[in-house]
Amino acid sequence: MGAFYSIFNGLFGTREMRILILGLDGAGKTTILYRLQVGEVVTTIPTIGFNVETVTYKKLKFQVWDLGGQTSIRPYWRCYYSNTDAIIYVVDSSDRDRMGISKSELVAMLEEEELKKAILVVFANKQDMEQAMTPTEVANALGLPALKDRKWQIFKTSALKGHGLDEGMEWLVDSLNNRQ
Ligand code: G3D
Ligand code: MG
Repeated sequence: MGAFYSIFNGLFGTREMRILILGLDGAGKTTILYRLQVGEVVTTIPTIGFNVETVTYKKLKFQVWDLGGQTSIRPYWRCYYSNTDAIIYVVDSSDRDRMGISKSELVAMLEEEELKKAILVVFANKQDMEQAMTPTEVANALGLPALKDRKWQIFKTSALKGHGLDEGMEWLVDSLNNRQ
């Protein structure tokens, strides 16, 4: 690896950048976080049933938690939204049964006022699996083409094999740099 150091070193700016990595449990978020290998993963548990994993690299902060499940803990997430620059939304492309839930969770997140300006990168993960939906199918299932006022892109990835992550991260860093 080591590729991500050079990708993230190309990120300009002096203020802290915050990136959320979100998706249903089992999508591959934690695997992706460890794949980045840019720092130590720190897990904190602010409240019951809600783990937040954080990796900090220079002024770049990644935070991860699982969506879906209890809606009662949703208000606690707000503490982590503010100043979010980008969302990496991770989908298990082979989990056709939960694609609808994944869509409604994504839609709910994107409605949050503090996430209005966040750039969206979708990782159509687990492409190594035979039954995986294609990125186009995933994009349509999530309703991405209908998104208004949102810069987004989808990438096919296999976090297990380490495929596609560099491309996605390069696009993200370019988009952050080119942003107003
Ligand atoms: P989460 O953090 O989003 O909940 P994890 O998901 O990163 O914990 O991954 C859940 C399981 O999916 C793990 O398997 C992990 O190895 C696997 N996984 C993650 N990415 C991929 C991928 O691209 N392809 C395949 N085939 N599997 C993947 P275990 O067995 O440890 O539960
Ligand atoms: Mg996890």
